[in-house]
Amino acid sequence: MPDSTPVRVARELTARGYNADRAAVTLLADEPDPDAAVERVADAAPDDALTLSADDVRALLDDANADDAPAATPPAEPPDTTTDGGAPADVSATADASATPPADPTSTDASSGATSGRESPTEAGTPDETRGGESANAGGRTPTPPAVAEDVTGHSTGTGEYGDFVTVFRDRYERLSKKLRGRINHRPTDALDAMPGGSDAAIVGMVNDIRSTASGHWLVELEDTNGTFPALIMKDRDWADVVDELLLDEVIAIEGTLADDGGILFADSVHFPDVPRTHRPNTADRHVQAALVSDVHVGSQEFAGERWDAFADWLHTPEAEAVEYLLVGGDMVEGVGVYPDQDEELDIVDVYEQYRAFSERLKDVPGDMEIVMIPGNHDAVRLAEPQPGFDEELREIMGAHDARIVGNPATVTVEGVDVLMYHGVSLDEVIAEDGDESVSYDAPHNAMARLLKKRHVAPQYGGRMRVAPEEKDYLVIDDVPDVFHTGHVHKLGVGEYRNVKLVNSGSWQEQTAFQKSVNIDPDVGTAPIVDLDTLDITVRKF
Ligand code: D5M
Ligand code: FE
Ligand code: ZN
Repeated sequence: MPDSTPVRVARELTARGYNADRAAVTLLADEPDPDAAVERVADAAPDDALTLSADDVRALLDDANADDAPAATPPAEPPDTTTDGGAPADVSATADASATPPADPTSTDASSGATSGRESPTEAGTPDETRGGESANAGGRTPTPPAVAEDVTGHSTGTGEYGDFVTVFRDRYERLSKKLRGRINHRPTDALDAMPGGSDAAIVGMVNDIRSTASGHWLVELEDTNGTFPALIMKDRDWADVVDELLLDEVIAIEGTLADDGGILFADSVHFPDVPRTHRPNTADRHVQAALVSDVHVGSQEFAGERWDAFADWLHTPEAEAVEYLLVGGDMVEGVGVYPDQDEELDIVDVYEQYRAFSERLKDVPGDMEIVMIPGNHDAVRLAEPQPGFDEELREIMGAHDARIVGNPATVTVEGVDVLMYHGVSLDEVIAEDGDESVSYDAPHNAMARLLKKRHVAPQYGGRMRVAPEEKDYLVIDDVPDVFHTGHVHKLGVGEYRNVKLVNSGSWQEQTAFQKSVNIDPDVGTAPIVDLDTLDITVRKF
């Protein structure tokens, strides 16, 4: 069989309706005949067991061995793992899990600003006192179900009426201007008209227009709830390049002096809602890690199945025992009809079949890990953002691992650490529009930093970005996250902005014909691993 043993064991067990934690899988993989051992354990396991621990496996193997005779009874009906009804078997067993050599993914230090985490070679050789021996808690992933906030799933009220657009933009303005009003003594646009020329003044507004004048200065028109007002940014100001990073519809403040005849504000400074410099991130109070991935694209001819196998395999090794969470940032499947001529590159043409195939891949992930998933632009939910989590039918198809399925964007709290998950379609827009060349596909974290500065995951409406009208603007970054996780551009990016860790997680799809035509060289098979207790990041490559 082409698969390596732990993955094969996990697959065989899930095919029979059982999840098993890492130590249990390791135990079975180490049996002289793993397939026969899986068979014996599956036959002997109680019907209502959902997750098998190492202790369960040991007991079941002992029973079966004592029994000696080959299993004469037909295999038990597998329990229904798609519902969360049954009580899972004990997963906190201690186990001897040190025997399987770890897979050998290379580990690269996180680039650009993020501190690098542990070194893989030393980890790989970690002696028995931390794991393996009977006293170590080797089988014991004990993730806590993550809490979710700022998720549109189940709360979508938009009817698509014009009024809904007015409401969503008003909400955006209210919430973002509040973040600026404390710092800036602003006036409503209609009050500026009545002020004498030469007065100091400030406006908080949404960027309505950006134009260059005949003499090369910049005219930026801001809009608030009372009207619009123009501000002039002189090209010779040493901060004038701030205009390069402005996007339409974002909320900013401009301070300056009113012209003698009023009517225009000569800008002295521009302010963004931004992240406070004093932001201190939360951390976990124990050593536990999360793997951040995205853009799996199952169903594409380019889906990197072997790399995914290697990743899943690694998750079953002792080296990955602290990895208790898997966050998936969208584009689970390739979808259908997403881009012109996409069907020519499909391996699986039916979208439901694609999700079934994805679900099979999820089953390779250790059963004792918590999984959180958001949709992306290739997934079978509405394209306009915020995207709600999947419908019941798709949830059921993907139900095997009991993954937490939430909307895009959403904030999930894992072990006290707030992770803002956003698929990342707006990154294309930011990279295209931002005049600073450090904001590029080769450094997607710099584009992410811009979004944090603007406190909005998709500031510019129109163009590539579709925004769904809702009562509330779910795309505003109200609370500062500790980790910001995106995907979409298929490039790895790790960085930091004002103490917020930035991770764009690469992809599991090899270069497509389109990407080749536009020279996108994707980072494939990358899994950034975040240490939740230190927020250090190590990138694993498979
Ligand atoms: O997006 C992967 C990346 O490639 C993202 O930066 C968009 C870009 N992309 C891929 N295909 C196309 C087409 N056909 N037109 C425009 N941009 C494209 P993903 O969401 O995975 O397709
Ligand atoms: Fe993608
Ligand atoms: Zn995408």
